[in-house]
Amino acid sequence: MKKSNNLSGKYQEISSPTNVQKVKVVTVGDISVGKSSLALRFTKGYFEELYKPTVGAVFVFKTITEGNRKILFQIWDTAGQERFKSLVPMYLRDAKFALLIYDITDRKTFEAIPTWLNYVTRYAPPDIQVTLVANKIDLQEYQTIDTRFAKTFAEEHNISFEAVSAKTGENVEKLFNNLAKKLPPEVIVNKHSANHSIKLTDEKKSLTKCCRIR
Ligand SMILES: Nc1nc2c(ncn2[C@@H]2O[C@H](COP(=O)(O)OP(=O)(O)O)[C@@H](O)[C@H]2O)c(=O)[nH]1
Ligand SMILES: [Mg+2]
Repeated sequence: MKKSNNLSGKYQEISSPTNVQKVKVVTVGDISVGKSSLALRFTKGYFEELYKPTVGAVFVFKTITEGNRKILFQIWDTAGQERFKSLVPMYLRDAKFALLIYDITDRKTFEAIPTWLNYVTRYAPPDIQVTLVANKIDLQEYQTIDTRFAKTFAEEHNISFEAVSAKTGENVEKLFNNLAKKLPPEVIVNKHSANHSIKLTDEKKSLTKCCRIR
């Protein structure tokens, strides 16, 4: 919140009302599908060609505005390597959204999607919202998975579908805006409502989790 020298803290809070909802998004998928690149593109707005495998998991934040509310996406970027798969269940706990990512130029990353979906179904909260994400659409000419096929898979499993490019940024904002639209309004925490103390408790809880993990 913007600080001002001559206003009391209470007044400042009232003068800049804001609804902020913090939601956890977990990216899963095989190594090299672009999980880190997508998180980087969305939160920082750029792309790095340099390949740097993620170790374990890290999280990054970005707040977006959707209608009259603000949504803080906390994106957990997990490593896709087999040896780190055992960590994924821990990250899926408390997640609101799971992004199941595959690389449109690499068939085996799509073939791994059912396994990742099983992980999510098994370990995430029952109300998790899952989106199948086809990444690297800038490499359309090397596409090995037909988009219609992927869409059908998503429909059959009752999950959403988005085709994006972390490299060009195409559809990346759209992907997260669509997640925001799926958030039910009743779970929005209003800083100025009588639930103020509940919000602080929730934040404290998340912080404890964050710091214990790190
Ligand atoms: N052409 C293209 N390359 C991408 C895209 N997203 C990621 N990459 C590249 O794919 C490789 C793996 O990306 P990374 O984000 O590290 O994948 P992760 O292992 O799933 O986190 C890197 O060389 C990226 O530069 C994309 O949308 N288009
Ligand atoms: Mg990575």
